[in-house]
Amino acid sequence: MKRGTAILIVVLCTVALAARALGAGVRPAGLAGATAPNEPSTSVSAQVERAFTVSEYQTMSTRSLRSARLVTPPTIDGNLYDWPLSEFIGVDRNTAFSFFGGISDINDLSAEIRSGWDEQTLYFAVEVRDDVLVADSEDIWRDDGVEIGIDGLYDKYSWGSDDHQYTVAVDGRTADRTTPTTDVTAAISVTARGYVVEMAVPMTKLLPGIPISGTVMGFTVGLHDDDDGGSWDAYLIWEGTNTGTKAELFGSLIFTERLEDRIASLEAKIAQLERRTRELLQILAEFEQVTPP
Ligand SMILES: [Ca+2]
Ligand SMILES: [Ca+2]
Ligand SMILES: [Ca+2]
Ligand SMILES: [Ca+2]
Repeated sequence: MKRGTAILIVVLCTVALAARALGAGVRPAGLAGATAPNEPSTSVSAQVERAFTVSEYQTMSTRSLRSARLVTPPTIDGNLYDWPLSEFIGVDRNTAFSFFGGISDINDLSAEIRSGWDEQTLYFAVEVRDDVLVADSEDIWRDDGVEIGIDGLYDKYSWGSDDHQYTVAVDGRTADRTTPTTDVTAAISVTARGYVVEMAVPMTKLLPGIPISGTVMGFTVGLHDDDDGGSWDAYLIWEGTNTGTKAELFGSLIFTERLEDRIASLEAKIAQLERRTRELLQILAEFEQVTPP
């Protein structure tokens, strides 16, 4: 028994030392040269200003939004004070791939969208500009609202269990492919310029496992505008022609993580492993005292 205990201790100590070595190695080498993806990108500003023509649609590749790893989960209350300053995309009549109906200017209908993630949840923060807020129809797509199209596996196939078209209407209703759902958590706040949608999607609806930095999902955003009741007046789609089908035309969502957050996460895991190792050694020592030699 004593020999077995000694072997166990050696194995545990080796694991702890290897983990420590891994943590030390990540700092200079593992992510060397990586940029800080949470910083605003100048290319995004340029993208917001750009207007696309039909001929450009046919040759351009689809766009991406970088989702920022969140160290602290945001409170889903419609207030974005607890979000980091991360990359955003601007959707308006000049930047949307698809544009239906009439939009007078960015105050009539436009939005800025950010995304964040942790191992359990995918988050979206959408700041919508809309001059008149309307929710008067039974069908959720006939009112002011935001649609998020997600192809979780990024297989460009729209009909798997990883595929969703989540809608959040300005009155707080939530739907998946127009059917009411409680799978997502969403909150709305009305602002001077329009409204804010903050939403959380469980990662279990999108992936079979846990996401990591570098995970890519198919992704697009749709905006409906109703200013006079009845059905919608305008509809924008950031990438693609439909937010529930045609995932092959979606843009992408790229999961990123800042270097300092990655290091902090690894150090927390190592500290946890060390605590468990000490607990195990203590249990083994107690076991040895009650076991006959
Ligand atoms: Ca409007
Ligand atoms: Ca309506
Ligand atoms: Ca899919
Ligand atoms: Ca409206």
